Amino acid sequence: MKTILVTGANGEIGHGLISRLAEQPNLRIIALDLHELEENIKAKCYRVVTGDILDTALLESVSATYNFDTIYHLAALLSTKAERQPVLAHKVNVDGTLNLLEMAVGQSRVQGREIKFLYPSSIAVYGLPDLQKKERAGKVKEHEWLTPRTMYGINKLYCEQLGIYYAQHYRQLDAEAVRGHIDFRALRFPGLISAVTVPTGGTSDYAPEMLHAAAQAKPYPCFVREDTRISFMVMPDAIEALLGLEAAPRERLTRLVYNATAFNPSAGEIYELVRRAFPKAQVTFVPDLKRQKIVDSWPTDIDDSAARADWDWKPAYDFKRAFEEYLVPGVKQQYAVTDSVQYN
Ligand code: AKB
Repeated sequence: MKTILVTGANGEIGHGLISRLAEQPNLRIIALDLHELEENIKAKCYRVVTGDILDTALLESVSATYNFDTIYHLAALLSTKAERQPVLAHKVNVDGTLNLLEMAVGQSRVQGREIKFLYPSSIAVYGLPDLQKKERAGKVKEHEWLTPRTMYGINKLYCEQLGIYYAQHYRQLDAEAVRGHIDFRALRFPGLISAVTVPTGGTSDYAPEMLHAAAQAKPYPCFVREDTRISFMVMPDAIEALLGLEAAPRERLTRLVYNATAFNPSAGEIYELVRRAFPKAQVTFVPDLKRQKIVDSWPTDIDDSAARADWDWKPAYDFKRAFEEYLVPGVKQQYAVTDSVQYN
């Protein structure tokens, strides 16, 4: 029996991950979130803890109760929300991660073995200075353009480094070898699109928002230009990527932080596929210049060749397949769209 801790369980990735983990036998999921979990997700968990990752007494009590094999630390404030509340974002994204890393070290000491720590990072760690350089940069590798211009991107980049520190150099000056080891693995996600949930507080949210609005026959003013291009991935692939990285044999990994992506359409190309599925979709492009600047600083594409080589990462969904086989059928079912009534 494996015991898994998922923080940020109520978020988009949390929902997808818990549903997928719950399909596996011999696994107990302990879910932690600031907010009460939705009933259908709750039912898939062995225990649900409602509380704050900044509450160290709560973390100590959870840690004293369970022996974790793997921690998926998903809780975070996304980029738009983090710009509006930078101090809170720093607390949650950085101090929260530090608390979880400390918890993992403590668990490792008590259990006498390595604890896996999976950390979703983001394309927000990159920062391209202008559109010309973004265009010229093409597919960005893990070590390039690490000059983020958002609080969220800075938090993610720093926490990747914190994780590496805990995995490789933790208390390096101690006279006696330190007990407690973390097997830290981070995955830099592109924008994510789910057929089931709509994200809150992100800046890549225009893609899922456009689709979900169209499925509900709601007008959508898109907050970026039509030619805006960044990488995306659908939620089932994001979950498979996390599980794939978790399962990869340590000796095959050449890095602790990996890019992973699937496709990189422009906002206009996303609109094309949305309109094909929902011909009456009312999308207008009304760029919010400040949010636009953030998306313009993220690369048009990222190079995930290391993930492909080291742990056989390969998305199941390309752009067309994502819409035809996952997103459109998913949102139609979710909003009970009957083509003949609303969209023919
Ligand atoms: C956001 O928009 O903040 C996130 C991200 C790109 O990590 N979706």
